[in-house]
Amino acid sequence: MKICTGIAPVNIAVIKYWGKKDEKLILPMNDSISGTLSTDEMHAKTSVALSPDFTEDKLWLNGKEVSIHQPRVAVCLSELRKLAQQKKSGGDMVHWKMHICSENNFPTAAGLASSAAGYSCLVFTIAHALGLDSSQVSHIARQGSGSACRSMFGGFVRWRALPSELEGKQSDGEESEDLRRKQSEASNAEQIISEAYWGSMRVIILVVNDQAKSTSSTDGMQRTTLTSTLYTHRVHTVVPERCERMETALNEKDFATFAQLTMQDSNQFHACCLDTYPPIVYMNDTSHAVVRFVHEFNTVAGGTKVAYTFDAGPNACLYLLEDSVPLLLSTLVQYFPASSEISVPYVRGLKYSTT
Ligand code: 2P0
Repeated sequence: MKICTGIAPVNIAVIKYWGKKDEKLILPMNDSISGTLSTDEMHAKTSVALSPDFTEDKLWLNGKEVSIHQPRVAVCLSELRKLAQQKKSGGDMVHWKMHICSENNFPTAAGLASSAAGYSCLVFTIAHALGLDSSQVSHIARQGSGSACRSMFGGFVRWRALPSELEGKQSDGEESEDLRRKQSEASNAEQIISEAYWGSMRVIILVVNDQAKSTSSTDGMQRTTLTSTLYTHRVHTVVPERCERMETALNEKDFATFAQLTMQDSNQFHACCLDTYPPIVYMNDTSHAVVRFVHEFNTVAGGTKVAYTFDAGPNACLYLLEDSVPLLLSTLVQYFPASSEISVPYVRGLKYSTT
């Protein structure tokens, strides 16, 4: 028997992924960029046992056995086994069944990137167990949950959409299968800024509500791509240019530009959700109070010191530099005292690093 345990962090996007070109392969409509949090903070933990004596694959999530036949789990397992066979890695273990236990140390499905950490951890751990290079399997994590491919690396990570030369009509037969394999391998994540390069970057997460969200990201993004006209403008005109400006801001450690782009991208993502029909509302009154708070804080501070960003839920992620943390936290507890909407301003990810 072989047993492997892995830990994978969450990532918080500064240029958001929302919408797919291909639902099955999970090919995104646009590039996205995120920061990966430290594994000391919010993370998923997965243990995999492989044995020639097991008669079937099995999966436990947060202590409860769930079906291993969910399509996204099944595709990750079969792709990893296929790759191990191609690379002649893992020996007989590619034919052994596995028992997988996975858990998150933070609320699941509350818009806190739980599926990103979960699938990246699953793929990372099984890849290690089968002797594969985990830096080469982000395209497999992507097929579990799109944003999971970004949690395979530390620092700031860019997930690239399919290059236009690989876009093509699907037909039947071997040629089509070859094209789909090439398409799948081409949309992967890469680290663009190492965790050490901008070592003073910090992330604070304010948990406004840790209940599971009412509209899943998968359903929400399908509805947005079908109904929002603002979204078409976002994908084709805004995001390509914004990703380039974001990479430049990160390379130049230009916090003010980084922060402005981050806030504008969060705002536009939520505007697209509102432009969806019927609309999707992830932010609540407290989220909007955090937005007002950050803009006022930046005005009083005389420059852009803090950026907010919201994913598919009401919880706020704040990006800021280390020297702004004390003032931000002391001001925050005055704005949101213990008895108010954010009962405890949770400080979760004060630094980020690789797994
Ligand atoms: C992101 N989100 O870039 C964006 C911002 C939510 C808002 O990636 O359908 O859970 O599994 O590919 O990865 C959430 O999407 O969706 C997400 P699927 P996923 O972080």
